[in-house]
Amino acid sequence: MILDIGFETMTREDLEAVQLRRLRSTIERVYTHVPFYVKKFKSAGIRPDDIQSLDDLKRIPFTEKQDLRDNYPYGMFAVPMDDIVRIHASSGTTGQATVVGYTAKDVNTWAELMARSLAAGGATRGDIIHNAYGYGLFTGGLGVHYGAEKLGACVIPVSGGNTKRQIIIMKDFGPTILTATPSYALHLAEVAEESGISFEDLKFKYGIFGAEPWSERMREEIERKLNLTAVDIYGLSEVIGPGVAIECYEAKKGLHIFEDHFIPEIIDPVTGEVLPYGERGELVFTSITKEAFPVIRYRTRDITSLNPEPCMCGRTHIRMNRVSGRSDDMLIIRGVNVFPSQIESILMEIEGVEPHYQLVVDREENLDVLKVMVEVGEKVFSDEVKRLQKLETEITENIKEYLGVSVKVKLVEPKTITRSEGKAVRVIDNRKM
Ligand code: DLL
Repeated sequence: MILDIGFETMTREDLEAVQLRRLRSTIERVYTHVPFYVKKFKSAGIRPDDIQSLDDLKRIPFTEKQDLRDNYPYGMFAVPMDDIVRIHASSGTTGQATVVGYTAKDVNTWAELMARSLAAGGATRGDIIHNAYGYGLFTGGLGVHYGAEKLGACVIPVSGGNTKRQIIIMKDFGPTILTATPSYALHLAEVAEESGISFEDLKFKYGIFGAEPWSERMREEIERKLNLTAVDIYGLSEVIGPGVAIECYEAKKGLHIFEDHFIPEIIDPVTGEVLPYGERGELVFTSITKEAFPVIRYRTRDITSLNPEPCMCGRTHIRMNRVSGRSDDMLIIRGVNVFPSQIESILMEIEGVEPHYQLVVDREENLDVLKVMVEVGEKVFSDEVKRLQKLETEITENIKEYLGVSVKVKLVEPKTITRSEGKAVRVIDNRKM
């Protein structure tokens, strides 16, 4: 369902007029209130009045995660602290946490965007949403929560963890929509099965999964195991949280970016050059409606491409393709670039392999060694050694053929790879130690 027909189906011309107006007011705001941007603009010789067209945005230098860290915690806020009503923060697993703030109006904008997102993903007023994204500093839990209430749906704020209890709630409360990371959704399926509960007997229709990369094959696996239609939702704390882009359940082919709030660009991650539609590169966002924490040309590090083709759902907003990984997640193994999601796609093609894996990278005698630990099903694991060896060879050969890199495959027993309650940890890189 399209919640905001006015904005979501606008002609390109009308949309660009709205974008330009909002962009100019955002530029004015940061130039007046954020010393970091004033310095940045001055060093590039740009004044707010110079931004006369959307194309002029390209003249402004990028903002990087490091800039947010340098201004930790509140240095990037464009309003006085008295006007901030909410703080969130990224986990900081790859360095110092980044802190983001919201005014009351921002919280409302975000709730509207999330209501639109949930509607695009199949939710309606009559639905009961089992929200298993973590509540807290992470934006997933509260983002979905406020959006669900704005939509008028009923939300169960179950958060992540306590998985056995979640299964009982799913059975007793009759939720119709599941929101979780894709890896946690699979874990829920596993624990339900152990508890003798089949998703066929539950009421789920749609699942809205994101916050981490997942492959098309993983979608098929989730849809089959959880007996629902799965859509991909994308967002990041620095830009607003979830609610930046989502797939429509009608097409399930790329995520519509809410372009009346965010302007996307794709750049070459090395040269910074803006790339044309269809080319893969790093996604960059400018927020054009936020008050407390606007971002101008923020480099997300996420790798994807943009697709301007019209969509069957009627939305005119551009679509981004599935995020294949982050540029800082990309492993360089003896000179070959490898994204964990590429390995995932190859693994999922092989029969007998479960969607639980972890990549361990080491350096042995000055050479990078990539070990792929992957679970196999109960049945396969009890098979004779010869069959297991054949499976190991098949995985090794397929990875070599598709990615051009030699790996060591280790098949492990069912349920031995740690399950996550939020974002899955797919890579352990011991070279960084
Ligand atoms: O993960 C916001 C979110 C919550 C999105 C719930 C969707 C659902 P952060 O914790 O700041 O925010 O992490 C943002 O997660 O830059 C991507 O690398 C990754 N990410 C988010 N959604 C997707 C997705 C939330 N659908 C970082 N596919 C982003 C791939 C995703 N990666």
